[in-house]
Amino acid sequence: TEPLVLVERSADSAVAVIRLNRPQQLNALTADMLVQLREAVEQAGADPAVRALLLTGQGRAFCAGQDLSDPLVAPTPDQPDKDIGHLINHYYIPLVQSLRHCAVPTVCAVNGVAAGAGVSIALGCDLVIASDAANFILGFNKIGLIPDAGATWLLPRLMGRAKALELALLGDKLSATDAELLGLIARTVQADQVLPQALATAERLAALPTRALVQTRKLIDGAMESNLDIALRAESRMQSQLGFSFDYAEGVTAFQQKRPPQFRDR
Ligand code: T3D
Repeated sequence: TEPLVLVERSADSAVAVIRLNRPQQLNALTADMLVQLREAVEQAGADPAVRALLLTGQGRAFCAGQDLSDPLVAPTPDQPDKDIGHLINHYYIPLVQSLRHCAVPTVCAVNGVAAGAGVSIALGCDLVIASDAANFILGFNKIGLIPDAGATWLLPRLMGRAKALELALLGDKLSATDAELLGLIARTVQADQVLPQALATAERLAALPTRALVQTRKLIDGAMESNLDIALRAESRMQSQLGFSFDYAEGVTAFQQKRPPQFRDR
């Protein structure tokens, strides 16, 4: 049987490409798939040779969210009640955390529709590059649930409360172009360009000083929760640490010697 998640890494590339692989079901997530995805993200982050992660979907969709026919969640006449909390706690929360705290920068190539938790997973990556044919649909409202896998935290931060509520309460589809205009994603590109551009972006990130990039993500996330004085001190603490790093010495020396830097810190 085909693996539910494909991981590729060419010998000369420092980018781990992770592909959701249930194209016939629009990459709807089963419990096994959620585990495989989390493991792939964790393994990529733990591999010292990997310096960026690229997440995408096989086929015409990025991800249709939770597989609504998975026995874990599909109500049946003899078992109408389902413990969705178990699914969230054991599968979604660890996945969202593995992406958010990944040891390398993460890029999501949204190659087609993202729905439900598929939206949260895409937006959980550092840089989201979407096909101009892709749409974002929360859809939770249509099945009596709330947006999950981090969506209630992410959406108001990315697009503001008014637009977050419009998207979540009405559940309408948002085009990738509008998602970019609203600040939900970094960039929209032509459909045939989404993978090449996302890969080129991941390769650019891979050549940059990984530790500094990951700490930048951490400080930006932390700053959302704090105030300027706390952020100023957190920046100062991190900058002091980075001042002692190999990559700082390498970056400055390479600048002075007018040559490309060779970063290696993680
Ligand atoms: O218990 C819980 O649910 C808790 C967890 C919550 C997290 C969530 O993610 S909840 C949200 C779940 N997702 C959705 O509600 C989206 C459902 N899918 C759709 O609305 C549509 O499929 C799309 C808008 C994404 C795409 O529409 P379209 O017309 O391009 O494709 P389609 O024909 O609807 O789908 C193609 C096939 O994929 C189809 O199967 P078939 O008929 O060819 O055998 C369809 O059933 C299947 N599919 C799509 N999404 C799901 C799915 N199968 C299972 N689960 C899905 N989520």
